[in-house]
Amino acid sequence: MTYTLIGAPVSLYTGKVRGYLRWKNVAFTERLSTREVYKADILPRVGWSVIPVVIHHDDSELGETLQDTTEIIDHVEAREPGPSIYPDTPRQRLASLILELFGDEWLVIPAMHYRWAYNRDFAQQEFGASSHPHLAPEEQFAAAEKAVGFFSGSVGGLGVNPDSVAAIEAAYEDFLGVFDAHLAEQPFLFGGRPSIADYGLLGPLYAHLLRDPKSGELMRRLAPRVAAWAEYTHAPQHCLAGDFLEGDEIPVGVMEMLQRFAAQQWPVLKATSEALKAWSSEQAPGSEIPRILGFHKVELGHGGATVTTDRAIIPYALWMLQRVTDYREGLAGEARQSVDEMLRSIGAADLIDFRLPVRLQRRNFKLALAD
Ligand SMILES: N[C@@H](CCC(=O)N[C@@H](CS)C(=O)NCC(=O)O)C(=O)O
Repeated sequence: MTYTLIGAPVSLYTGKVRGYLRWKNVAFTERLSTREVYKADILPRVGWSVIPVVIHHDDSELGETLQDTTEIIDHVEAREPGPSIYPDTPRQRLASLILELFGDEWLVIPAMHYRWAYNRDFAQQEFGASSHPHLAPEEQFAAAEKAVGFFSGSVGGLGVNPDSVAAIEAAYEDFLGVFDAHLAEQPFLFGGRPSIADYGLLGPLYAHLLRDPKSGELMRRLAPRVAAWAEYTHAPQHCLAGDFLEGDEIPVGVMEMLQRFAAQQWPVLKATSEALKAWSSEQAPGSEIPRILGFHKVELGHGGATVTTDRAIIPYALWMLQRVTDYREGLAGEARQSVDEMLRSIGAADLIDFRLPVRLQRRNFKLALAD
């Protein structure tokens, strides 16, 4: 086997990579992220506790360690044959990078909220079964107490609190409606082939919002096509099959999702960028960036159902935004005009000339200022 995927069924970001590796038809085995695996493999290789981790068994003794789903996917894309999940036409490509960011870093809000508000006991049992597979079920449940405390305690940092829950649920239901209508026309976001954006959305929509029982009931009721999409994107029947829509077409449903990005996530990214600017002005090049840069007030929700609330300032999302702005800056002529037109029509005209205050890099599996 060329790759080992270390992760767990209950994990949001593991599902993103698992669905991708299956569609890409690469040889991989999956290892459960038990407590022992965290100690013996994840911590020594990565330096902190996180999944998924992929080991590429190349010619080196230990193999190459990959963490962060985006880096894992890009590594595999660069080395494995077969069709790419990156569209190569400008609007589809830019839209797919934006929607990967929207899935990874924005839909994680409803994913965490619904899990810990409505599926807590199920998730705790699953956490215990992953970390301690050899214990009896009651012991597994008890052993997961600490991890559950950590993850359920992190929802506040995402902006989830009693005042914001209704707005978060309204925004999620609106998104489900948009995606469900789109899937009546197309199997994936950009036609017959899954894109990086499909996998970005798959993380929250599969492991949490479909697989957690109460959330799964809601998704099957409100958006049965989204539930079916999450099943077949996670477990594809036809690897490597399908094509993106011709003519760089962006379907109406994708435009509507991009509008949600522009209205909901984009203002928070801009505010995060301001906070990074203030923080980085006193830092040396190459400095590691803390995972949280304090708190700020943000608006969550959709349409009439919005609320202003406190949320942690999470700079990691800006690294994904940098991929978006880098791609746009690499375009010229008509290609650039066509993506700029798209950004204007989704309500993100100010993304056109947007620059992060500093360049970001990932180093030693952490976010850092560029050297
Ligand atoms: N951006 C990362 C996110 C990975 C992530 O948050 N994984 C979760 C499990 S699904 C985790 O292990 N979190 C530990 C932590 O955030 O401290 C990626 O794409 O790999």
